Amino acid sequence: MTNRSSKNLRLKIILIMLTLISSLSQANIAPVEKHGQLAIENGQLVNQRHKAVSLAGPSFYWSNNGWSGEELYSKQVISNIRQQWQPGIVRVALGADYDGSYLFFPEDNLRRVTEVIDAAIENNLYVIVDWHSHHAERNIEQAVQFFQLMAQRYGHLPHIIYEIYNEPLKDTDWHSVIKPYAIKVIEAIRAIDKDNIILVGTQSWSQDVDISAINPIKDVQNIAYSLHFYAGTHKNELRQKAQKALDAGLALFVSEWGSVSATGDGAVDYLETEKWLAFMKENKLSHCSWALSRKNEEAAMFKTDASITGPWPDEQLTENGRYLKKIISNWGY
Ligand code: IDC
Repeated sequence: MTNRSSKNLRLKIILIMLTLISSLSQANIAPVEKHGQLAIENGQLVNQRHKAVSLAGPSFYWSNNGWSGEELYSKQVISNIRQQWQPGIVRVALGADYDGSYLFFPEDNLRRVTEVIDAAIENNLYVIVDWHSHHAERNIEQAVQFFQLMAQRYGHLPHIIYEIYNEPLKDTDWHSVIKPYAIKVIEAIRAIDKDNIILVGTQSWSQDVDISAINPIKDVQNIAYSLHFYAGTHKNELRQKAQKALDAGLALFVSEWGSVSATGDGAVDYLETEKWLAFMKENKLSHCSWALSRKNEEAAMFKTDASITGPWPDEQLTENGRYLKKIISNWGY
């Protein structure tokens, strides 16, 4: 071999190695490193290069004192979930107003959610901070203050997504109650954080997105509307409602869904979940599944005696947990 051709060969080998290393590190690149600042453009969640993004991840359970999810609100849980499940996003559910919640134990609940949000940021995951309430309009001032605090703390970062009202009830009117509530909280957030995504809950446990579509919030950028479903209960009829809203140009975000029934119990509905997954893929929707908890109910992802920190071998996951882990880790971001 001549000197020149052996030099060429060496160059080629170096090039191949460099490509390999870069594709390997691409595979490990964290969600926020990859996508940066999110936005809503023409009803679609997009990344900093204006390309459509679809994120998947788990939702934490109610943060309330003495319920079944508080012990999982920790740094270790986030780093183990990141390692084992490769989510694009996680959702923290600040129990707002029931017993054991933020209104009664502000320090405990705040400590839990900030530990998890901080850890999500360290791991470069997107993180939703959700005011987990069914009656948020009863405590507007407290919600405003809480989101001001979140915006001051995290609003300068691309990681944070505000979910201002988990699920208004069936009789809570969009036009006269939910929308005015949302406008107040959005104004407070936007005074501090000009651009991060804000998710707005919709009437009937965040299902009536078609009603929001006929009377959406105007003149605010980067707003999406929550669509929640539980595959054991909600089927084609709800997908049709969602399709109507999408056709009207509304941005939807599935900030919570379950593979079981809406009570949190019942068998995993594989057939209907697969239909929902196809719907979310096709429409490039982002989604978080319920729930990271060890409660004795089918919606819980962990068995009651699973480790509180992880890592979790599959034997420590429930049937639902194993299924959701597979869905999330195969979703990509
Ligand atoms: C459920 C929990 C359950 C708890 C109940 C309290 O799984 O352990 O006792 O809340 O209200 C939702 C809600 C979510 C529910 C979940 C399942 O956002 O808080 O969690 N669900 O019922 N919407 C539809 C279903």
